Amino acid sequence: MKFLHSADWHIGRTLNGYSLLDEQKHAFKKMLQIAIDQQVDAVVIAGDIYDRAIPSTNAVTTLDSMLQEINLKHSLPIYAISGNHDGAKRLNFANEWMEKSDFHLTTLLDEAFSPVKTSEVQIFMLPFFDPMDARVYYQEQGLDADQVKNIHTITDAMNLVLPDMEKLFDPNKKHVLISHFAVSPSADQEIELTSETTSKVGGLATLTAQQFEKFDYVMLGHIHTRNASPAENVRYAGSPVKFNVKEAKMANQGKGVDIVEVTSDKIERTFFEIQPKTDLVVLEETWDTLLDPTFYKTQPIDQAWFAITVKDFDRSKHINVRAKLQEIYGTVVELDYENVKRDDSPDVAQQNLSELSPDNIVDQFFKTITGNDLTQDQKELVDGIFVDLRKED
Ligand SMILES: [Mn+2]
Repeated sequence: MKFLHSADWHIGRTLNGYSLLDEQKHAFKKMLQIAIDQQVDAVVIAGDIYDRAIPSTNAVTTLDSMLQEINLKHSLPIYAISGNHDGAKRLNFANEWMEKSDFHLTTLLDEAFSPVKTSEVQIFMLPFFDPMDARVYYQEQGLDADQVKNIHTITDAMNLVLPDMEKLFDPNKKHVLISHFAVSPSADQEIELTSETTSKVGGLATLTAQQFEKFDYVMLGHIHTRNASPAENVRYAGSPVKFNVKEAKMANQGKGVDIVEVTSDKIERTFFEIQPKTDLVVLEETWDTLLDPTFYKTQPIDQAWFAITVKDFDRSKHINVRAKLQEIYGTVVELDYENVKRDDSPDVAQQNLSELSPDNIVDQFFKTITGNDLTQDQKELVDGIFVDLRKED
């Protein structure tokens, strides 16, 4: 059986207020073409399908048409799970209908114990969940109350969940798992996360590749860098699109998807790179270099998005920095400074912070550092973050 392993689509994601939807549509087209050319039997989406639990209507319609293209137009089965960015319960909709069309969507822990069987493979789908979900599940299963109480970390939970899956193994088939967690090569080896949402990596809170060794192959989502794959058969596909500067800096390893062929006697994996339509280029240079035509003429100006760090910057000497850079480079999605020589602009700290609203503080801080006001998009982004934070309280 041949899979296309993708993950972390994050449909609806923005980069500093810039929509990535066009880039995501472009990557999707390439991905679909790879699936068709390679004649895969299934497309896997290993979590973080959407960027947020309540996606924008634009994100919903975009994803809807993507899934239709795969599953209805090209009759390719889909195996998808929810990630930590998705709203598991909200995504848990219409799956019984969808299964009739070979679209398997698993979003809740209690659905993870019904593997899909094909002629050669048993496919287990384990969506992102937290230790509390495992407590609830095992309480419902009638597990001893003390044992339930002892589920503190995701490792504790997984030490129950994985053996329960293994009990369902059909010895005549290969066992493939689709999941969405941070998994490191071993307990003492930490992985560098580019996924921004996990706070604890390393130590006790981290899952290790060893825990998954009974599976023949594990297709993971969560970490956006495929080089973070913890073992030969425990793999991250990475995100199909560069989502931020950190990921752009690791671009040498490429974004794309894996084609994984699992048969009774072998497992083969091939990586297919997806070239961006509009690349995200990171520049870290001095102001003089950035404005030097011999430098910028070597750059893909007006064809890429730029994330620029101005080194050794003397703020008092320059105004309209962003505007000047945009005039030369086109879209500057991120502007940063290193070793800033500060002028005497008013210090937010001198004001009575308690009198300012949180978004006001951000606004003033931004102005102090960059000399620019927040754009409307940026203001909305900041507002959104504070709204989300209040919800989490
Ligand atoms: Mn993700």
